[in-house]
Amino acid sequence: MTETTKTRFTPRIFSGIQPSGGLTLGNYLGALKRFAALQGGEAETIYCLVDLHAITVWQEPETLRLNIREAAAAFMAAGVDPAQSVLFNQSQVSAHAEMGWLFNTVARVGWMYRMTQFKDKAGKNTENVSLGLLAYPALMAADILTYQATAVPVGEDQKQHLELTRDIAAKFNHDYGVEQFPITEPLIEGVATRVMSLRDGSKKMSKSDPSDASRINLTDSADAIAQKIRKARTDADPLPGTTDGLKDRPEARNLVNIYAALADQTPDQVLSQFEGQGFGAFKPALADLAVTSLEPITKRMNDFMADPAEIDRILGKGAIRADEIATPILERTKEIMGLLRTRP
Ligand code: AQP
Repeated sequence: MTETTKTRFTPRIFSGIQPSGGLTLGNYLGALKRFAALQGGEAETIYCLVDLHAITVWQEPETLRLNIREAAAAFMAAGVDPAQSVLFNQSQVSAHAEMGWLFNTVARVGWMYRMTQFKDKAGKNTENVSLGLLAYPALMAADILTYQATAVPVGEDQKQHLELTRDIAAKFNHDYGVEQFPITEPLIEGVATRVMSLRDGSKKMSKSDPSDASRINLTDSADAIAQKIRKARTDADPLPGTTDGLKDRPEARNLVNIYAALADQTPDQVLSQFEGQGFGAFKPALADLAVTSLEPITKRMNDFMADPAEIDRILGKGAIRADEIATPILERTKEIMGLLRTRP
């Protein structure tokens, strides 16, 4: 963290997840588990369901509404406590969209075209995707900087967007000669910062992958989890004694990392336990561990989902609290930019 960021800004953690489908084991290990663990420290924690990001690709309105509630249930089931953290959905706090617009005028078009996620999602279709998909990282910068967040826990795939957030903050501060925004620190920690697809060790596990067998959903039954792990792509070699032996074995490395993250162990500790064993032995052990770890979460999610009105109340209350933090920062930003403020 830069010295100015450390001394000038209140420690504050922000992160979000798109409610663009059911959440996966990747979202849990790379994000949710970390979100819960960061509560109760010196930094205030603010967690958001980024529904404005989700609509950068088509979402069926009824499904989106359900996915927002289900994602909120997943956050809480994974240990995000609305009494300790601010929990809300992005579209209920208009400061995000407003700050996003201000940052559209700071960020450069070339920066956006360079984003790997845009290239992956747009593919060859760059002229026909929504303008929002291209501008996505400026809105993400707004999500973070509207709270002057000093740190953002994310998975490895979001590193490039975080760098862009830092570039936007630095350019704004430089252009206007102020220290309005911190240079936010990415917190990419643990062994599961990039959980890979169960079908292809070179692709990340993703909620929008067309193949359901590629991922473990937080709503999967014990049988489905066991079956997906049993069918996960692997090689025929036995497990090595240390992680050096996993270098050219992405699928094997992925399963070992998942085991380690679920067991709160290092991959080397896992390998010392399974050295010399094949996947015939390792996969059932991993399936048991995944089921034991995820079953209570799925059960708590279902309990929360049984009372959608309570979820709505929690998100509404969170949005009011988020708004209280965001609005003064947004107003000050507009003032700095010369946008006249005269409302009584
Ligand atoms: N496979 C993953 N391993 C580790 N972390 C992951 N995250 C996502 N996938 C993995 C982390 O989860 C947080 C929320 O991500 P997101 O839902 O906002 O968007 P995403 O990264 O694009 O995730 P998906 O599942 O791939 O969504 P879709 O398919 O809708 O694009 C982030 O912190 C991310 O790093």
